[in-house]
Amino acid sequence: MYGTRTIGILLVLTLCSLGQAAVQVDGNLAEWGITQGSGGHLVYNGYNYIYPSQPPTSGKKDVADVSGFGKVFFHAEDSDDSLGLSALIGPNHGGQHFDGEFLGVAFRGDGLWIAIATGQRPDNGKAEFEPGDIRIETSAGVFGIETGGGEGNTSLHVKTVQTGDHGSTYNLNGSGYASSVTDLPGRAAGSLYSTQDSDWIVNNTPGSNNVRAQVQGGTYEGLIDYVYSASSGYNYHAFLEARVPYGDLGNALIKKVSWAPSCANDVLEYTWPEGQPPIPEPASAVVWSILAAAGFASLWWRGKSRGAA
Ligand SMILES: [Ca+2]
Ligand SMILES: [Ca+2]
Ligand SMILES: [Ca+2]
Ligand SMILES: [Ca+2]
Repeated sequence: MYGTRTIGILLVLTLCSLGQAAVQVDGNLAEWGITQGSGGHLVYNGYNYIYPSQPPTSGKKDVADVSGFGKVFFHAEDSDDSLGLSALIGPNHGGQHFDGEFLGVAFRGDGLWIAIATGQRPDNGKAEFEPGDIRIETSAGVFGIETGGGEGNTSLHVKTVQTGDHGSTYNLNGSGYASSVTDLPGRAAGSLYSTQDSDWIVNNTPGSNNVRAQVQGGTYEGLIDYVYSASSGYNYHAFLEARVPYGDLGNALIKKVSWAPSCANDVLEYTWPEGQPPIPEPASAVVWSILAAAGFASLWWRGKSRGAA
């Protein structure tokens, strides 16, 4: 009887512990706290409307506790989804099609998790779909994740890019629009590269801040879990989600994560000045929770036995 009760308690506590970890790299950011409001704008946890930008400010950078992730470091700046190209949405101009709306970064036991919400949807059309790549600056150098994307098309309302699909490099005209797309069958979406500055294309459209938004060279480090999703349920938004094992980043301190459309009209970024260390593997956390549960069960049973005697 002792064994049955103890095992039952252990099972419940362990399942509760594992249940909190129900997060998934699938291009859906619901578990990050991102949902859609009635008007189509994004909603983030208790913050209701994702901090709209009030140029020249750049949204909100903060930390939130999110179940399954622990602390999520975020840069939220969802400008009005009705804003056209002439409206200022970021440091380098407009509009909603180029809006960087949310960047979330979490340090879980199974790796560095990154979530991005943006107005970069393929149905923006060829000229206005040009997603940049994800940039991770660490104490061991700068890494880039190829995001892919392919060519925009105004009838392309649903599209999923995932690990292994072709990468893309967007070739911009002098105004920052995509004039052509270079298909990269040998450089898959979800590829991680360690890089030098020379491996990045510097955005140099007029008035820009020379943001390095696309990675084109570097040393291949492997494939990571990655999804870019544009669905018909979201008229204004697309989502990128990635998980990078710390070992692939050399177990280095994470100093900055950033993303921008290739023209860098808007930039999402979060910086840890001293660097953020990787956290222990989840296995040890599970072991500790089982040990704690065993200790609790033992005390409970002893107390119950004494009370009955
Ligand atoms: Ca997800
Ligand atoms: Ca927006
Ligand atoms: Ca923005
Ligand atoms: Ca790319």
